[in-house]
Amino acid sequence: MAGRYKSDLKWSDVTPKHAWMNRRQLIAGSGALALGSIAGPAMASLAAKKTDYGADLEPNDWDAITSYNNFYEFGTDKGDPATYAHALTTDPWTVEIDGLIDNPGSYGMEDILANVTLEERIYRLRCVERWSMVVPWVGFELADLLNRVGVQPSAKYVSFETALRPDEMRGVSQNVIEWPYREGLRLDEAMHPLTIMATGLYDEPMPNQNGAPIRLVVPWKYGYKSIKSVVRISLVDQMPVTAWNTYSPREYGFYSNVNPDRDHPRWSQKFERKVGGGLFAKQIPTQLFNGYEEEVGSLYAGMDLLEDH
Ligand SMILES: Nc1nc2c(c(=O)[nH]1)N[C@H]1C(S)=C(S)[C@@H](COP(=O)(O)O)O[C@H]1N2
Ligand SMILES: [Mo]
Repeated sequence: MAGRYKSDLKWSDVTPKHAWMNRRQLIAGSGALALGSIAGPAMASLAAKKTDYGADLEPNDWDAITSYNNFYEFGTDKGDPATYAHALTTDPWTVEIDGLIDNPGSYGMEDILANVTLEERIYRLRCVERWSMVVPWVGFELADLLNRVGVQPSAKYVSFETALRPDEMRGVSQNVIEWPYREGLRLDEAMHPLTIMATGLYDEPMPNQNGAPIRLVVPWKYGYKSIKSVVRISLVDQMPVTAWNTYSPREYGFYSNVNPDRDHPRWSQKFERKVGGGLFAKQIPTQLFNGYEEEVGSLYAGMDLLEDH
């Protein structure tokens, strides 16, 4: 359909998987069917660019990443998100971007995706509960989006909000934490090149249980900072209220940088177990900033990491 306009496309038509399929079909040179799904070079270029990030890491497999999840909006058991998150409508999807910026507004997923470079980044993910995974995310640098909307000099923090849809999220009828799920970063953390908004994994569109259609990934912080299914990003001048910090500030600090030297009040953070190794998987030592100290250590120069946790 050569004459198809961009506006006819749903954003899910331009996700990495589709681009990848188009590319493969192009290479295979297959016939009419392939031609029907090729919407031009602009689409093919949306395929996630491979990078060196995490080239030395062993990613968990698809099944582990998509069946062992925390997404309390769908229940608190690890299997609940995979069972119930399909109820979330992810297309169409808009992200409200507001606060101390030049171009506030409601940004559709197709618009967000059309203006960024998708990359594959293999990152470690360390949950505060002491399990970890390695995930091949597809995403783009949050800085790209923030630069586009024009951050004003008075902005000091970024706050994020997850969708709150009681009709689609069976878990929000329970007051485990205060809904909607909220998170926040200092502006320099949000602008750091390691901080991405992920829209897929393993070259597939983001599965609902992992935070479709768009979620934050901050690899040097405990997993709960990486907020899923984001509908709002606000640039603010005060440290934002966050769900877990509100729930228990002593246990869940605003920064929540992975730190083996600061124990959670109820357990040690010195070790972790990588998901997928079975019940008796050996413990592996947790690294300061989850192994990203070289990249992000300077953000916290002069800070007491035990106090300002
Ligand atoms: N909206 C929302 N985002 C969330 C959570 C949640 O319950 N709700 N759980 C967090 C926690 S505790 C972790 S460890 C990661 C897990 O991401 P994954 O399921 O993709 O591995 O998501 C984080 N983002
Ligand atoms: Mo977590």
